[in-house]
Amino acid sequence: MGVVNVTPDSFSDGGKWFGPDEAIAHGLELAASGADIVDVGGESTRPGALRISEDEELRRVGPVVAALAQAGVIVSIDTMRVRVAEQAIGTGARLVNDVSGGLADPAMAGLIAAAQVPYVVMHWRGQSVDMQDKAVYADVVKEVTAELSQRVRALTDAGIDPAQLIVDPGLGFAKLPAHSWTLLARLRELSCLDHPAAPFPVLVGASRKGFIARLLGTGQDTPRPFAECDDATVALTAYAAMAGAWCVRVHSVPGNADAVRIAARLGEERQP
Ligand code: PMM
Repeated sequence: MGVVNVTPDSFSDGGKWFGPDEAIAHGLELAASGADIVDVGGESTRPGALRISEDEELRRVGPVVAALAQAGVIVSIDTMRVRVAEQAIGTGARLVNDVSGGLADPAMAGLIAAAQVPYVVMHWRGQSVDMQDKAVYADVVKEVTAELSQRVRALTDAGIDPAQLIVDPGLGFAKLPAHSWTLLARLRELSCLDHPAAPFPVLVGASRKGFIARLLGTGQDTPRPFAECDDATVALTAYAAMAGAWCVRVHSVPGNADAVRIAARLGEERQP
């Protein structure tokens, strides 16, 4: 999954694809370089970010989703808002990626049940403005799987077919770097939720996140620049794919697409 952030202020690429023409061209380039899905988002979720209005979000993503879908790209809409998801599905988006897992907009579950599209349920504890205050865990794997299990149960109770659901640990969202590393190291446990339909497919969004930049920086307060974290993202993609992830969400596609193909080929050899 390649990312198009139609925002002025995202974690790593804010402002680069803010105009619709740039965003559409970037989405086409991601697809041409091997992305199976292009994820279009209009609202930054970096720590501390404030929300934008629904109209502004619709204005940002509308033309980009429509043009990419029209060009035959499989588009995912990255939104917490039901109206944005609904309009995107109406213009050709085939998947909804909701970082709040349905918590931010109570109407989202009804739309997803009716539209019958795949739905990414990310682990989330609240809006970005103060989410890092909620990065408090006694056992991060246990708590994230318990909270994701609750979400999955609420969503299936609301009429969503469990086969539509993809789960995501939400690396960097109400997580300190140590939490994200623990979740990655124990990735296989995250699909085994407390739900009769488990295991669920897992999506991993590690690309260019702060926990990688901090690990590879030259000191505690000098993280490596995001644009120089792509080789490390490829290393994590190879690991995640070998650990059974269904999808990785990345900003730069070619190296990650190679890593996924290599992991898939190695996986074939491991079959009995
Ligand atoms: N991370 C970001 C945005 N959307 N969606 C999912 N499912 N998982 C993520 O980890 C995720 C996401 C923030 O990253 P960016 O602003 O650098 O693209």
